[in-house]
Amino acid sequence: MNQRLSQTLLGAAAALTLAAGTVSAAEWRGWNIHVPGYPNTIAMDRFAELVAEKTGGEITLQMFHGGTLGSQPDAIEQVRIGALEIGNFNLGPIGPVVPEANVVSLPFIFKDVDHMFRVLEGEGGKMIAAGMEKKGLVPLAWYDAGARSFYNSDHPINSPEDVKGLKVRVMNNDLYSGMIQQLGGNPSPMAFAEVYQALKTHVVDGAENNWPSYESTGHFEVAGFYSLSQHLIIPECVCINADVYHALTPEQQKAVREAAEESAVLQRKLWAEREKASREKVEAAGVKINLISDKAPFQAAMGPVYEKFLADNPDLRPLVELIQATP
Ligand code: BDP
Repeated sequence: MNQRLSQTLLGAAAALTLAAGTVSAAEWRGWNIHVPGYPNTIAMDRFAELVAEKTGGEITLQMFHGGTLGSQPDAIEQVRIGALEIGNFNLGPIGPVVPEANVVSLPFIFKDVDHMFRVLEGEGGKMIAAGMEKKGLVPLAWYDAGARSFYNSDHPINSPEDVKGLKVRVMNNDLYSGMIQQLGGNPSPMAFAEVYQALKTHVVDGAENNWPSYESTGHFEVAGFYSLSQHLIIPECVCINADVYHALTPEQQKAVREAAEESAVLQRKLWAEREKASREKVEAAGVKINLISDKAPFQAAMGPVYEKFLADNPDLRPLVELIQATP
């Protein structure tokens, strides 16, 4: 073979390899807000490994943890428009974009975490997923985020009167602002990353979150009263951009879903362990924890929040009632 011909052939082979590479190998980027060692962080890394394994390397996912790619509301937008492929989102900040998903942010709607998963695994979960998909997000699996309770730097909360006058950080969602207002407090919507400093400098008096986030953020160091209101039980998703998902082959869709589901099994196991460990850690650090013996006054105060939500979203009444009727 003369030199020119062999060079041409080599060039053609290289071009083919390159073309094959670009056609079949997708490189995705994923967003997660949590720190190393957090259950979601470990589970999302496992998800990335499983995606590569189960697609035989056709798809790889690079995870960006600690919110380095932006705040949660921004990241939700990025996944919706396809600037990012994957996100591990809390349904709280998805609510303002997806009315069906906002139902989970009605305070006290779930009896406990098991009730939440029963709803998600049934008709309710299908309705929420369909609403999300219409807005460009496909939930592949659900993660546990426990129950959220109030904490502040001033005093234990036992009744709604104890919330009166407190400035409380909430996630960006009008339902949470309404919830704090109904309890007589002043809501302060703020990005997760800003809360530690805001608590420390008394820009806010308190916030609300589950044990692992209260602990992993260090909020317990600057807001040492944790009161077990358990007013919100919000699921989290492994979410994918809808167009990206629908462009996959059926085999790839199956692989990606299985990877997410397997990561969720791991996440829920790690979650149970971390809830316990986080509680022990903050208790040892001197946090004053109190049970709330009577939650009824908190629940009763949420009447107007429900009424406004149903007046604004009359078509969601069946979903709310379905959740309330789910044993
Ligand atoms: C944590 C959630 C995270 C939220 C955070 C918050 O896992 O997605 O961003 O709460 O309060 O529990 O902003």
